[in-house]
Amino acid sequence: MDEPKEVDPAMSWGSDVAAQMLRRLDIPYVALNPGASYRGLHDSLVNHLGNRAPQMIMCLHEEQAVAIAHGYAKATGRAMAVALHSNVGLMHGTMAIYNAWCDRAPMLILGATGPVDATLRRPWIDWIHTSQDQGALVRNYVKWDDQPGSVAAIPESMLRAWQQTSSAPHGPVYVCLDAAIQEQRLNEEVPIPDPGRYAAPMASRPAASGLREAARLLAGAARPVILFGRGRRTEEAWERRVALAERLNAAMLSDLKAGAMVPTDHPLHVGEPFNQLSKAAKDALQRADVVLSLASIDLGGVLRQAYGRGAIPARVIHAGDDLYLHNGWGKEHMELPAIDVHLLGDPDAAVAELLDALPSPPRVATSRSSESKEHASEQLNLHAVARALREAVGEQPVSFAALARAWPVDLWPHRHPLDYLGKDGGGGVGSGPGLTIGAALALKDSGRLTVGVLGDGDCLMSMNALWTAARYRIPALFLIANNRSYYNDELHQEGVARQRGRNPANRWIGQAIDHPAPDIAKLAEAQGVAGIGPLRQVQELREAMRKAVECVRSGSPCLIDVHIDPGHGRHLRESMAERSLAKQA
Ligand SMILES: Cc1ncc(C[n+]2csc(CCOP(=O)(O)OP(=O)(O)O)c2C)c(N)n1
Ligand SMILES: [Mg+2]
Repeated sequence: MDEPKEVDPAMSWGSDVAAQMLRRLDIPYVALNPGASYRGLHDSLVNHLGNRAPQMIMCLHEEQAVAIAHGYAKATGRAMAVALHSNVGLMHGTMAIYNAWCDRAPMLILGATGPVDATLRRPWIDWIHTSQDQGALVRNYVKWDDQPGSVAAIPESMLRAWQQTSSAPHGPVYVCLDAAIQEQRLNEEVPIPDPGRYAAPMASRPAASGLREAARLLAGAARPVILFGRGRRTEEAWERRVALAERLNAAMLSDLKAGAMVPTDHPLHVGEPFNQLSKAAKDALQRADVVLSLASIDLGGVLRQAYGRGAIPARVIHAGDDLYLHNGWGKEHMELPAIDVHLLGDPDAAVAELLDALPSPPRVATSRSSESKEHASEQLNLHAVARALREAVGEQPVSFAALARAWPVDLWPHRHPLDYLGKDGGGGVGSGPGLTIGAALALKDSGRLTVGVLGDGDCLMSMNALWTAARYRIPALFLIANNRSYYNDELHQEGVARQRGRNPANRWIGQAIDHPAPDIAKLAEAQGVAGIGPLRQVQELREAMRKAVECVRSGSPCLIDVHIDPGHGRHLRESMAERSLAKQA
């Protein structure tokens, strides 16, 4: 697709070097929205590389370009590239970069600035699109950034960026290319080193003494609990996690933020993956004598929910390397947890080492818990959506790239590391469409069906991401859990009103996305994505889902707008508002 004519294979311009680096780093795609600050690079991608390896993925907004790269990274564990125009394109991309940063997702962001040499700037436009220290816009939430000062400096800069983003703990990196340097004619050859010699180092294994101590504690534990946070999405790592839990007969708790790390219907698994701890999860933790956290995203917060502000009776082991990224600007390091044995390094390596160190054979025989609890319902809610999707997809594996709140994981257990890719990282609403498209791009030849279950607010914020899915025939299924509201925040308003003795019935004002309810299926259709809905009757689901799955299987994206009951699965007692108000009271 989009093959240019008469490609010039000679490396003759500064930006050809940057483009060649992308190819040699084996980066398949560059998501972008164009801009003159990188017109040099754009030309190199088209007229020097022929828009192949990497291929451009054009987006209608920079936030979508970044979110697509983020979704791709979630599905593959690998970075793809993004190109962002000068300061303004970077500003548009910032929220999505923040999401990727909090999610510890790898990503190579190429930026550009107007000429640093003022004598080369065109009047007006190059002046407003040049900033002193452009990387400062994102430095607090990228892992590394650079602005090479010459063409010859580009290979090293990009190699280091790649090495940084590809080594654990991951995070986005930003390389800003001076427009004047991109547009310099080369008068001598610029050597490009072999990227193989600058590869990311292997993830570090935790120290042996810590592992011995952890194994000793776990071997003596009567009621251990394992908290599964971030980890590799490989079947091997998955099997080892399960084997460790089985060997220890440990209660397993999964985190919705991290995505599928262990089977959620395993007999040792406690309840559904959590956003906030369920009663059963709290009980398991309160009974625990040893807690093993495998890269938990918010260990401090989990311990706080289980034990309050009091002492933590359980011994706590934590494996992970997130500590290396904490810079103090963001507080995504979360509450500082009490840790008795800190296994600094790769959590999956810790699992492998602990398995080697712990006595076998397994202490329990395990069998899958019974099939999902089907409870038919006549209401149009996410249970009905899940059942209709199951019927339409049959045995084909599904990857959920996003899950709106109240999706019934009990009806759809996670049984493979790619079954669910976790949350957006930074809680920046508007990420869902891009994450879904990025994951679908990565998984399009995998035999999996990629699905994003998105809130209406999330979807509407980034509706124009769908054009990219239509343009490149990226087979994603968007299911819109449309409650015609920023419902999460309605609950906050209700909670505040109650706290103040005011009228909670006014909670919808400034929150409802209704009168008119945007026609999301039409918004999809308008961009070339098949749009079905709005569905208002449960009876309409079955046929709609059959058509949608057929469409996606044929290689095209499809969206179903489902008008669900606003209150479905969300009650004030679950909400943040209630919890924080309860604390104040
Ligand atoms: C960029 C951004 N703007 C606003 C918010 C605040 N916010 C958090 S959840 C939410 C509601 C999202 O609505 P929707 O996707 O429809 O989900 P619902 O709560 O209705 O299930 C909002 C506005 C945010 N987190 N991020
Ligand atoms: Mg909503």
